[in-house]
Amino acid sequence: MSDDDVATVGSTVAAPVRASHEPPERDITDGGPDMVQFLAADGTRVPLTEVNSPYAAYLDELEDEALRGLLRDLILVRRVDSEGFALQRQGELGLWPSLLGQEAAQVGPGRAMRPQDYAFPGYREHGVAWCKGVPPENLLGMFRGVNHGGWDSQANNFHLYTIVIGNQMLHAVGYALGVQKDGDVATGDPGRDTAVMAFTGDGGTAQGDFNEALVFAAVANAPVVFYVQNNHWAISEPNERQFRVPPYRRADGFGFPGVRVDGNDVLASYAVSRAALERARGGEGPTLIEAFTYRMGAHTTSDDPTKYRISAEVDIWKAKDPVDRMRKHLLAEGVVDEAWLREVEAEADELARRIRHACQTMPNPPHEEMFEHVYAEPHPVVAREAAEFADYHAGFDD
Ligand SMILES: Cc1ncc(C[n+]2csc(CCOP(=O)(O)OP(=O)(O)O)c2C)c(N)n1
Ligand SMILES: [Mg+2]
Repeated sequence: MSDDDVATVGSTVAAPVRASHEPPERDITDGGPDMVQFLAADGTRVPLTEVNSPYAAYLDELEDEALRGLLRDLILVRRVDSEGFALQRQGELGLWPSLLGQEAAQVGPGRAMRPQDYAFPGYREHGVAWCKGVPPENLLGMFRGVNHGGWDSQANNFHLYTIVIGNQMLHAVGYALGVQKDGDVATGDPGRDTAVMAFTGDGGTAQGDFNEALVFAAVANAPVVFYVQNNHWAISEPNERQFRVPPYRRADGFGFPGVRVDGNDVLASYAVSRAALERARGGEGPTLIEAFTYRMGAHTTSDDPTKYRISAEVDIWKAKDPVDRMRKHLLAEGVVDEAWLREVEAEADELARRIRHACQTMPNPPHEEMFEHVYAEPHPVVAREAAEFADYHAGFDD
């Protein structure tokens, strides 16, 4: 029997017959009927439906000031990102992973979290970092290679960036089990009840760590929200190489809810995150959110996406831009005007100047610093390596 024959066994689906190893055809620009959306691509509010109405109350709570705040976040985060990209191109950073196109997918959950909620990011979560109060300079320091992590994760409840794909999912569940053991769940005290939010990509869902984390979270009913930004690419690998069933539906098999949200709609990603975080804080257990979005730029500054994807795909997503969408919406609603937008643009210029200057004037760390903080206590192997390294450097004239 050939592969093609196998593909048709037990199926009533007619042509086209695809080999069994070939993924099914799909439309990567359409999130389908299950996707929670409040803002259409043109910035108009979509009507309430069975799918989005369970989340509508969270938006009713948002005053104009909060709506303006979301748009300000989107604009400033985009500017931090474009500055990071430019600094890398000018030789100031070793690498920059751009979040272009994913601003709403990050500002939504970032603003839905409370200060006590803990975030476990991958390496592209500059928008979540912004919302958690991590200074953008700290992100730049990490990508400039002048420190080992960039920030004190306890200062803002924003863990260090994790490059090992999907690993942070396990860290998040471990932390969430600790929160549970501390009794900081379902007390009814809004200043105490705590949720953990773990961020990864579509590629991350293929990792063992991701799936192990979901098992642990489910059986322990851990206060954790798994947030998958499906930006449709894992470097050059498309969704077809990661899964046959979209991430949000996988939650079913683990025994907790899964939701797909329009990740280019900041209102939807905020509202869906609010609901999931409240479930977690209230002791109702985990949720898996899939934010349906798109990586507009390259994977990182080391990548050239023209080698593996067609520009027509990018053009379709340009029309779904998350920042333009919210701008159009708030302009049409009279919540912002052109003068307000000019002020925020000026603020973005000032922010860009500030972080550029900070990046260019960051001191190089002393060599010995890289041996610090490897262990909490002194360790003889690390001490020996530090001494050898110091000796090696002492051998140079300058
Ligand atoms: C365990 C592991 N395997 C492979 C890599 C190399 N790698 C870096 S980014 C990446 C793709 C991740 O894609 P996705 O999870 O979709 O996140 P995105 O970059 O699209 O935000 C891979 C395979 C890695 N960093 N860690
Ligand atoms: Mg991806």
